[in-house]
Amino acid sequence: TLKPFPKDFLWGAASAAYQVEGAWDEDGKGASNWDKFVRIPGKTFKGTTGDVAVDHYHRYKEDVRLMAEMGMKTYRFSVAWTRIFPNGRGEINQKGLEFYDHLINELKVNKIEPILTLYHWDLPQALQDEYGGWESRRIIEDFTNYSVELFKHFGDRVKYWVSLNEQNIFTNHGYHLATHPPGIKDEKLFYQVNHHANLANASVIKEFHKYIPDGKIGPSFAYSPSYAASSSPKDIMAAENAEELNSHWWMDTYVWGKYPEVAWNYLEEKGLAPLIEKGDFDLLKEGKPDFIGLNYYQTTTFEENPLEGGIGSSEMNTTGKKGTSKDSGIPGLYKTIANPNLERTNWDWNIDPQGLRIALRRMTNRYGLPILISENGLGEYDKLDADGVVQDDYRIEYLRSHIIAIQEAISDGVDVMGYCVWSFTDLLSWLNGFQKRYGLVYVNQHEEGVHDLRRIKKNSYYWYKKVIESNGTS
Ligand code: BGP
Repeated sequence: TLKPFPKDFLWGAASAAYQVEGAWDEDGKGASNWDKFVRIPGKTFKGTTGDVAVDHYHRYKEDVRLMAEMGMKTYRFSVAWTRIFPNGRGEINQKGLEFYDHLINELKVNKIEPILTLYHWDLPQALQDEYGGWESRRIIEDFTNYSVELFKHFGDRVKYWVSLNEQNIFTNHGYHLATHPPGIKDEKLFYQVNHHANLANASVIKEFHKYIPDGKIGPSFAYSPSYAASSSPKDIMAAENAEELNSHWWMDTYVWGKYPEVAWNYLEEKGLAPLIEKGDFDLLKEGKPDFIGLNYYQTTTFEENPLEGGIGSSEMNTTGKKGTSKDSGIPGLYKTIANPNLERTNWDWNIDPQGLRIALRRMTNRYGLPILISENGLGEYDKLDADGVVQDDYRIEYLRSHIIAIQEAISDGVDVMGYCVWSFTDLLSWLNGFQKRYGLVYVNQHEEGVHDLRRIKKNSYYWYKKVIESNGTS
């Protein structure tokens, strides 16, 4: 029999500043790396930018009212660093703090627990220009100073904090695939950048507990559990290799302050291991998170990849046409392969609720920390029908099956703190514009023509309201 969800379970939804706020240059905000990147022709779907996004900056009151009406317990959002420090450091922009004051106060009045993400990918462009952003160790100090200002200012009202959102994704896209800013392909730099991000993450967590002793902080990690394509030991080894390099490499370092041996040895042999300075491992060990933020979308299946003539490339489906993604891998270690047992979305993301239970169990067994599911959701082409309704029953099905998997994991003994649907309103999908939608609330925003940004509750909104009311039994 299944255990019930804990009484204080945090049912919620999530967003990120760049994807919802808009007002990209208002009230003293500085330019971020994304503000720059989206202006380079061909980088995003139809050149879509977050200049307006879904205008949450001006419509946050309406958005919070919709959250309250739904009975939401928690809202995860990120702060745009460039609103607080337009140039990444230096003088504080009071208007920036004010916006988040208003948002947080509005949430508190409506009994919605804020979860504040410090960094959801929008780096101040000034720091990128000055010293390469994450490429330099100077980022550790600047990220820490920015974070400490937020701890001091919001610590009386915000208890839950996410440090870095998906370090594995923003560094992979920024320094390996070159599909996010700064658009560089350099494997050695990729690992060095990650070392700096690990140190910055640890430094911020270490400071956090001085300012907010009863608060909780952790990084959000995009975990895609690895499956073996077959029972062949070679495929199973390929999945082990993938787990080591794609997951343990980050998670072990966050939790234990050390890099996993197998991955380290492999990288050292290839000349890709990062440079370590004296004291680095002490700092890493001092930055132990209180919980793990788990962003779960899908699992990945692996098979052996020969050293000679193996697949090394990697491409994502950003077309929204099923079957346009390409297999990727590291020759000698592993390569991805489609899983014939799983349905896929139009963007070729596997739909695998059982994978979430597996993710929760693996994380718990290895790290023993509470887990906040900080993102999970379905990106699809949602349409307003003739009656002005969004019939997103496929999303309800997706979320329902994942919530059941969470309850199974809780029954297995996993400590799950909460669940944030990605996303609350529709928002900008980094590379896919407004055509790929995740929201429980539809926003009338498109790539072409003039749109009024009207909010319309989708079917999934009414369904999730009942889930929350019944604490997950609906
Ligand atoms: C996660 C990010 C989110 C969000 C989500 C959906 O990796 O943390 O910011 O974008 O993925 O991704 P996409 O919009 O590419 O479908």
